[in-house]
Amino acid sequence: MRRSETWKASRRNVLKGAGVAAAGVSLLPAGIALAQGTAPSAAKGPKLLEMEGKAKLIVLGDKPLNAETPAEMTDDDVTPTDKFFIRNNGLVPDAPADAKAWKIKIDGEVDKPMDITLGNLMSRFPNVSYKMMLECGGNGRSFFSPEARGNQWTNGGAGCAEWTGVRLADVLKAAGVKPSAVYTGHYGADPHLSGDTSKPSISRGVPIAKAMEPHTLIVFKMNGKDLPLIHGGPVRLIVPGWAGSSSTKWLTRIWVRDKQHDGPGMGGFSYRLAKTPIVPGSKGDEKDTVILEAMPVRAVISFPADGAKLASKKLDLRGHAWAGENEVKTVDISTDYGVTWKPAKVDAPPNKYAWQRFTASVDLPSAGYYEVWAKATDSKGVTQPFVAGNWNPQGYGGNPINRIRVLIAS
Ligand SMILES: Nc1nc2c(c(=O)[nH]1)N[C@H]1C(S)=C(S)[C@@H](COP(=O)(O)O)O[C@H]1N2
Ligand SMILES: [Mo]
Repeated sequence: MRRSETWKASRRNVLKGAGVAAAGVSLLPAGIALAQGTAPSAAKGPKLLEMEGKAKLIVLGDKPLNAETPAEMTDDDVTPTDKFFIRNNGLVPDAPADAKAWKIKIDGEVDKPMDITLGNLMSRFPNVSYKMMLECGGNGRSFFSPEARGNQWTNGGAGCAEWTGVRLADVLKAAGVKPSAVYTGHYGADPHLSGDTSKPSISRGVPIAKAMEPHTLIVFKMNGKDLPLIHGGPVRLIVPGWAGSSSTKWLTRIWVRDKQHDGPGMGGFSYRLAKTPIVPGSKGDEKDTVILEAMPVRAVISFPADGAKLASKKLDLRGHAWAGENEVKTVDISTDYGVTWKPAKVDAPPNKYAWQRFTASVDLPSAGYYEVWAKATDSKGVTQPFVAGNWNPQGYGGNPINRIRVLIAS
C-alpha cells in the first residue's frame, strides 16, 4: 500500500490552522503549527471536491470553482485527469452538441484571417503529444506572509498531463503572421462570473515567440481521451511552463496583436510581479510591475504524505520537480532543517516541459519527529528560497522549499 497511515488527529486541522499550509511551510516551526491545528474553528477541515470524473481535490473556492491536488495525490508520472487541479475565473460554458463543429477564429496581424472548426484543425495540421506542466500562476500563494489576495494554493495548482493537439505555430503560419505581430490575445467561451456572456472572464496572451514555440499547442486530448469540459474541452491552449492563465480553455479566438495584449488579466496586479522588491503587505504601484511569464523552480514530495507515521527509519522518498522554461538539474534533501543536504536521484524529463521524478533513500537517525525538506535547482543554477520571497499583492512566484512532517514509530 502506497498511502501511509496518518498519525495526526486530523490532517485537516493542520490544513486549517491559522495561516499554516498543508506542507507545513510557515514561519512557525511545524510543532507550533500542529498545536494551533487543534483550534476549534479548524475542526471542519477543507472542503473536498465532489464531481463526476474527478478525485476528491481540495476546494479552494466554489464560485468560480478552484480545486487543488493534495501533494500525496501527485505520485503518478503523468497526472491522471481525475487528479488534475481545476482553475476557473468565470463560469463553465455548456458543452457543445457537436465538438468537431466548434469554431476558432484567428485574426488580427495575419495575412489570411480564418475561422476554423476543430474538425478541420485536427485533420489539417500534424497532431503531436507531449507530457507537459500546467501550473497556475498563483501556485504557492499560501506561503506568502502577510497573506496575498486570491486562492490560497499550496503546491497543488500544478500537474503534468499528456496533451495532444496541433502546434499553434502551424496554425499561425497557415494564417500568415505579419511582421507587425508582437503578442497574442486569447479568448474562451466561458461566461463572466456575473453571467454576462459579452464580457470575457479572462483574456491573456503571450509574446509571439512563445506562441510560435513548438510545444505551445491547441489541445483536444488530455491523457489520450477527449479533453473534458472542466479542463477546457473540446479545445484549449497549452502554453507550457508559463503561468497557466494564458492556457485558455474553451478556446474561441486568437487575436494576433501589434502590441502587448490588454485583455482582462493582463493589467493591474494580475499575473504580475514587483519589478523591484516592495514592502510585504504594502499596496504597491501597478506601474512598478512586470508580467509573470515562466513559472519558478519547485520540488514537491509526493511520498510519504505530510504527517505520515512510518514504521522504519529508512524511507524511500518520491516526488516531482519542475522549473518553468528550464530543466531541473538537482534536487537536494535535508532532514535537519536545512543545515545539511544530500542529493536525490533526478530523472530526465520525457520531453521538454514535463516534470521530473526524484527519488531518495533517506536514513533517519532515530525514532521520533522529523521534517523532510526538498529543494530543486534548475539548469540556470536558480534554486528555491527557504520562505516565499518577493512579496507582491496577488502572491505570484511563491516557491519556498517543500517540507513534510513524519513521525517514526519507536
Ligand atoms: N477560458 C478560460 N481559460 C482559462 C481559465 C479561465 O478561467 N477561463 N483559467 C486559466 C487559469 S488561471 C489556469 S491556471 C488554467 C487551469 O486549467 P485547468 O482548470 O484545466 O487546470 O486555465 C486557464 N485557462
Ligand atoms: Mo491560474
